[in-house]
Amino acid sequence: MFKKILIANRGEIALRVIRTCKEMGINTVAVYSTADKDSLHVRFADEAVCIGPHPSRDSYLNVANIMAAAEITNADAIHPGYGFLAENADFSQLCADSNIKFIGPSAKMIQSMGDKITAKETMIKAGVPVVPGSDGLVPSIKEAKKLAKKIGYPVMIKATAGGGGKGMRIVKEEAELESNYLSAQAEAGASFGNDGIYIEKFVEEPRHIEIQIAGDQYGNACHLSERDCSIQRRHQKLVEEAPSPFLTEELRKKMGEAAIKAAKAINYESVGTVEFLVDKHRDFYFMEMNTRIQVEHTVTEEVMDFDLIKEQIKIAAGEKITASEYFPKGHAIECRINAEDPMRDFAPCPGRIEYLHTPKGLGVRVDTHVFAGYTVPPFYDSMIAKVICRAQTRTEAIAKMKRALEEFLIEGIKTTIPFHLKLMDDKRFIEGNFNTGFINEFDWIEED
Ligand code: MV4
Repeated sequence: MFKKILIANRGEIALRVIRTCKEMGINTVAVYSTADKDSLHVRFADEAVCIGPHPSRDSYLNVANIMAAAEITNADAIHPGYGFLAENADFSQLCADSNIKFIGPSAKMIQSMGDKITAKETMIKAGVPVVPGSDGLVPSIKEAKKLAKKIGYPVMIKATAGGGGKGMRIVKEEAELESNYLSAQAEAGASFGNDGIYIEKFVEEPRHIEIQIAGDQYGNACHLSERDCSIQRRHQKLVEEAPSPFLTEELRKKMGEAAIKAAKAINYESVGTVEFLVDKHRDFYFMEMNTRIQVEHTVTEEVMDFDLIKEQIKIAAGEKITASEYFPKGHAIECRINAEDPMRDFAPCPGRIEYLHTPKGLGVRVDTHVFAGYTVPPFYDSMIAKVICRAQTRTEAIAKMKRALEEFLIEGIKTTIPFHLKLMDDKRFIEGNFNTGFINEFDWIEED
């Protein structure tokens, strides 16, 4: 087992990793930007190294400084958390070349899932269902028109280097194809330095349901059931839950098996997530694979009663997976609390937290790095806490979440708590009758 892990991240996930390391008897090294010098991850780690000023590219993305911090502290592994360097293949490779274990997949695995066309081809070969579409890149508008006619409108134009909605366009009819092809291509080129485009049938009103998986260095892979992440706004998840209110036992089994096939197809090592689109007929299609621990891993931890960070560290240290022995129980819901003003189109709301009381009690978990007197810096992601409620049934989990959100007191900054409170009272949410378009239709601002 590792003796010392450097955590190349900040905020709640840095704290989350430090907690498990302590429980495993592993020493920890925090790295921090000058803006984060008073953060809890700095305080709770055994050692801390400043890696640069507040812009991410100068600190949390500054590979040279992070590697130097690992070397001077003699860390034998690096945990990347999520975001920042978590899915950077070059960084994974550099760790391997420097004899420091990257707690995550190899560069090759990250690359094979980072390029969406390669990922899709791998899934087709493995027998995982994908959305019908082009056979690889679509190099010209002429080709695109021919294909779209064959697939049938509406179609979706996607960037092979994409993800998270960038370089993505819905095309309803042929007259709209040329302009959308060109703008998607330009956006992809500017964002990713790769303007490769492909085409798929547009799946209408899909659910976003993802399967948590784990694979070890010996070719074993298992899944830890699903999370429903359909409640999103502009490709940012707001609420996640497990189990999905939409899945039948039969579909759960099929999607779980497909996710294991996906993991085994690339000999996946570490924990990861296979994302699917599920349409109204309950047909499901591979969308993307996330080769990192995700924000919402906590939902799975609660229904499985299982430490995913511990499993991830054990896998990296060469142990066999143990996750396959665990089964979901009850229901868990997570609300992401962001320092944003939901009344002003979710505008970021950094600033000093003057007063804080976090909810507590049976089945309530709050993962957060903030405290009374903490100043939320304007430079980073606006998520300041995750509230996860676990109960025997979905109805009880919703009731518990309402109670917990009412108990959550933050003064000094605006947060998304009022939004979540309204959502927990919404008829469609309570019925489990929603898809990825739900938030656009959800009229939550109170009229006087
Ligand atoms: C789709 C789709 C419909 N049809 N692909 C959004 C992000 C990127 N990872 C893929 N996305 C989508 N791909 C086809 N063929 C709809 C989306 C989509 C979406 C997916 C999951 C969650 C929220 C979403 C919001 C808008 C669009």
